[in-house]
Amino acid sequence: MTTVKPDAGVRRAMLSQMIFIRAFEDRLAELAPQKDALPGMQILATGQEAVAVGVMAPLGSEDVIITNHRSHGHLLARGADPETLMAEIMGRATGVNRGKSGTLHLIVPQVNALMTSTVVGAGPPMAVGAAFAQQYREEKAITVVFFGDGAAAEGSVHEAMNLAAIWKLPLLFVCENNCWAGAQSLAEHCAVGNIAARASAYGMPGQLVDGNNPDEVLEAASQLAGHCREGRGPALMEAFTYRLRGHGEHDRQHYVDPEELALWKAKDPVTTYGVKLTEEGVVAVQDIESMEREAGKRVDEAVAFGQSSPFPKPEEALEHVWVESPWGTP
Ligand SMILES: Cc1ncc(C[n+]2csc(CCOP(=O)(O)OP(=O)(O)O)c2C)c(N)n1
Ligand SMILES: [Mg+2]
Repeated sequence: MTTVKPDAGVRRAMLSQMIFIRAFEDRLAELAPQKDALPGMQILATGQEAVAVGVMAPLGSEDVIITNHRSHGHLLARGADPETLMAEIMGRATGVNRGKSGTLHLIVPQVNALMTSTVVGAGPPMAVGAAFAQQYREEKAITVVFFGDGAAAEGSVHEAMNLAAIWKLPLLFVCENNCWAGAQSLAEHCAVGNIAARASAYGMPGQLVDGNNPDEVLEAASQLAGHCREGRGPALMEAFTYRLRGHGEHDRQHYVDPEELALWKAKDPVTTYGVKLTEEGVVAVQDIESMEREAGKRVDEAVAFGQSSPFPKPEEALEHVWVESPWGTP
């Protein structure tokens, strides 16, 4: 694929976002084993930051995103407020969902992040609904749904792709192929290595990109999002990347070949993109250091905000969990 490089400002912004996402999740990794610091399972997207920033870059504020259990990077790249996001991950009442979702069901309406589904393969059918609404209302907006290589083997994902193609919905499917689904390797759960190739079975464009290269992700996302926005139907992007940590923070990756892990650590997208932009004269080493300092400061502020916030009161448990339908109760 020939890559037209985005301009320097966009590339600097992508690097800065990747550094921030990494710092945010590294802090979660530190907090996760500490008693009572974070409720629930922590699922991090360390190593997948380039997919998040590259896909979000060409989107407009009116576009909708639907993400999965590995959502923090997507939401931060989309512009979610780190303080209320961190507070939610900590289960606090000041959190973006008032402490009722925790890390696994985050919804950030301020940035049109409609849903985080932890049910593997459940995001794409919901995205069909969101994209149908956009088409029905004749909006120019599109929906982007993120799912994993494991989810790609779920029947619901195939049904969603089929329906989206039949109805020509403005829906961009983004499969983050991080080579693992829990403790199952790609070869164990996927009959064909190339998930993007399945797009032709639904008559939509499919593109495989290097998910560790934000420039390439951005270029493909912008082309495919353009296709969806022009009313030409859905598209599929497969971003090939790697999950650098365990499935969740409880998982010590005993099943991962250390050589494979080392190979991918050498391709760490945050480090390699920093080196690339330095070599190309887009940023100086000092710029990266200042991005890292700024990221650390913002993460400190987010953690302090979360830790100083109260937990929701038990008597509020049933508040804000139901919206009356405009069509009345059936
Ligand atoms: C329907 C369903 N089956 C199984 C699970 C348990 N589970 C949670 S994440 C996961 C692996 C998903 O792998 P993938 O789609 O590749 O996403 P990744 O975790 O690699 O980001 C599994 C099996 C679940 N949450 N939902
Ligand atoms: Mg996976």
